[in-house]
Amino acid sequence: MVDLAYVIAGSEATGGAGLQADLKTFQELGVYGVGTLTCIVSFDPKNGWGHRFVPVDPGVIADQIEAATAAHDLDVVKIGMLGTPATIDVVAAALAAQQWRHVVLDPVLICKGQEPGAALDTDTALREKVLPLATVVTPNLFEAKILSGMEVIETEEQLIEAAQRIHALGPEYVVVKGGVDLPGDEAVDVLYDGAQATVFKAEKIGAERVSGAGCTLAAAITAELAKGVDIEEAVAFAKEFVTAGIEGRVAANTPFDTVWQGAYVEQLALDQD
Ligand code: PXL
Repeated sequence: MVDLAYVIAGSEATGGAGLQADLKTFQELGVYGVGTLTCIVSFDPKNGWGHRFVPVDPGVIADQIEAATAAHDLDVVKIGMLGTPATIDVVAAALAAQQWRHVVLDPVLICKGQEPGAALDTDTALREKVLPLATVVTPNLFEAKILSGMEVIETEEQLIEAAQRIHALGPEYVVVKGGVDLPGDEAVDVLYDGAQATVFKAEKIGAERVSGAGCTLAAAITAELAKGVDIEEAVAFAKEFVTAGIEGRVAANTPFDTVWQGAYVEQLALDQD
C-alpha cells in the first residue's frame, strides 16, 4: 500500500509555492498526497507581484479537514501558510484532536499582503498554538531570527544556536535553513534534535532566491517521514531533492524562478543511462 501524506497550506496561484509545490513533491516521492486549503495568494503582476491574500472561511477549512481525516488514516502532516489567527485556531484544534506520528511545520511568518498589526497577531498565534504541536519545524533565516530572538545569524555556529533556542519552544526537531542569505559559498542547513546538531551543506546555486524551495524542502521531509525514513536521512534526502529542483529551476516572469520538483527523478534517469 502506498504511504499517505497530508498537507494543510495555502494556494500560490503562479504554481511556484504553497500547496501546489507540496503536492507535486509528494507525487514525485511516491506518496499519496491529501491537501487542505487555508488561503489563496495571487501575486499581482500589475503591482510588482505584490501579495493578494484571501483567507478561506474557517468553517470551510474545518470541513476540509473533516473530509480528509475521515476518508484516510493520516498520521503525517505538513503545515504551510495559515495566514490568520482564526485559521490557526481551526488548524491547532484539528492537530490536537488526534495523534500524529509527525507534524512538520513550515513557519511561514509573513504575508506581505497583510497589514503589520494583523501579521504580528498571526505570528504570535502560530508560535503559541501550532509550534508546540510540531515534531519538526523548518524556519528559514528570517523566521529563525524571529523565533530565536537573535538579531544576527551569519555563521554556522549562530545557525546552531538558533536551532537550539527554537528547540526550547517545543518541537522535537528543528531544521534551520541558511539559504542564499547566510554569507558564504554553501547553502547550509542545521538539524538539531535536542542533543546533537547535524550540519548539511551544498554548493550555493547562484545568489538568487528560488520560489518554492522552502515549501519543497519541508514537503520532501514530510514525504520521507511518511515512508518511515528517520529524520536525519529525511533531511539529507530532502536537501538533495530541493538542490536538484533549484538546479533544474523553471524560469518565470515573476521576480524569482521556481523550483522544478521533477528534476531529481530526471537526473536519476540520466545518471542511469
Ligand atoms: O513560500 C512561502 C509561501 C507558502 N505558501 C504560500 C505562499 C508562499 C509565498 O508566497 O504564497 C501560499
